[in-house]
Amino acid sequence: MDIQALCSKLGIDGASFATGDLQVHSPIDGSRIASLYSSTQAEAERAIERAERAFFELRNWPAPKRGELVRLFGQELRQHKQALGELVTIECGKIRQEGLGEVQEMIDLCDFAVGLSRQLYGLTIASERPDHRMMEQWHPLGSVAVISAFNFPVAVWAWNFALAIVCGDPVIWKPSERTPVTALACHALFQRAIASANAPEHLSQVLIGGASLGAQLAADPRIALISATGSTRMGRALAPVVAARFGRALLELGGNNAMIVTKSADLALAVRAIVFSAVGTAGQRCTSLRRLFVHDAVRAELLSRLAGAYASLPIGSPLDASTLVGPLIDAHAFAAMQAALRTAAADGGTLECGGERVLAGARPEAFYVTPALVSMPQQTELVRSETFAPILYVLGYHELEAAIALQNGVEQGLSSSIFTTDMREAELFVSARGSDCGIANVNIGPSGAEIGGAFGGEKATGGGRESGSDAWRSYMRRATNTFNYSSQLPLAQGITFGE
Ligand code: UN1
Repeated sequence: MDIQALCSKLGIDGASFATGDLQVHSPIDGSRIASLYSSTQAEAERAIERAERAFFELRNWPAPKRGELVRLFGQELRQHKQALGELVTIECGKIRQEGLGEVQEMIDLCDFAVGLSRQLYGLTIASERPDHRMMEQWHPLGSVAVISAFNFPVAVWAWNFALAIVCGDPVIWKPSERTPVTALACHALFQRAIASANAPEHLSQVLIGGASLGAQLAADPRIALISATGSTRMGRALAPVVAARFGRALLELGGNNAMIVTKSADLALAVRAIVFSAVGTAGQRCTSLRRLFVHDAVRAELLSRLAGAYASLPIGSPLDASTLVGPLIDAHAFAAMQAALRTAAADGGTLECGGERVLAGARPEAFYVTPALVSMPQQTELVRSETFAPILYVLGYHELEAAIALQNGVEQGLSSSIFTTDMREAELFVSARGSDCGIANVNIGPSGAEIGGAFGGEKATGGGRESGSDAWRSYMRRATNTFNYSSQLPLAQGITFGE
């Protein structure tokens, strides 16, 4: 792990990260990879002022010109994909394929945003009054603050960033305190795009810090939109502060994603999807599969196939090409996983396999685990809560409607899926009577969404939508304009007033 070499490839001075108060450790072996300075309240204040000035410039740039800036950023990402992907792996512990996948997700979003920069359409609306015309325009909103989580240290920021820039909004980024180096690298790559496009300064700024910094951004009325990814607890603290000043919040909070496997399912396909969704990123995605509802007729068969697949999972350094399961982010994540497994046992659950710490001798400061498969007699409070670790709870069901009710019977509403070859079952699942989640998939696991769709979920997941489709609207304000080209002043609703 040569952090200095990677940093210099990415245009940041790794040697300068030596004396700060914030220690950054790699989950791969627990070694310290950087010491950075946390931003002070006064620095955050200055960043907000600079973003406001940048906004006044950027809003005058035509949207396609803003798109050109994002196109240049996408080129930088293409050129630096390997180095940035590796840094993601070192800082957050996801395997190489997934680190590269994250950078690809950023590139895809840049491409999407470039096209969008020529398609920020408003409607033309038929007026009820003669010789009147109504239309709407979408204008830049203002400064955007992005609060991102360790598990997708760069892609989720890019979803917000690329859209915000084409929409005309500067971005202040508070990355997770566990993954600030990748944030600084992305910022440096964007600065290159700024230089080539001769764009205004301070369209991107990075602030390093924890909850108090997040609270400062949430409370400041100059931040038009806060887009925050993290726990439901974090969202509960943040949202009322933003709402109290009538700011806009876009929240992507906890998930407790489920899959229903019906008796008509293609089990071989289901097994592959389950393993990817439940153990990929060591179970640390918001979209990770946590609850599996299996029809009683195929439950024993599926469990035995899953146990076989789990037994052969290569666990180890995410830098090794053959590894599929890397480390948990830290000791707290490991402790939370152990606590959940104890509660599961006390609730009558049966540990089918996994749940053990491995490689502790060779890497005492890192937390590698065998992913756990736990049969549960019912959907307990534990099953209804999100533990950010590779634990998959398995429950049986008999009637599909009952399985759907169980699936929806949690406070979160991010992602969901069904495996079935029966069209009636598939259609029911995606109907209004089916999954209540923001994402409902058929014969695909709940994780690994493409950027083209709107990403986000309902209920305690926070209701926000990011990435594709019309998610861009959150980053703009809509103005409705009515034009009168007659020589009369007819009032709407046929009202007469003093005539
Ligand atoms: C997250 O875990 O916060 O759908 C985002 C997925 C990824 C994004 C996950 N494309 O699994």
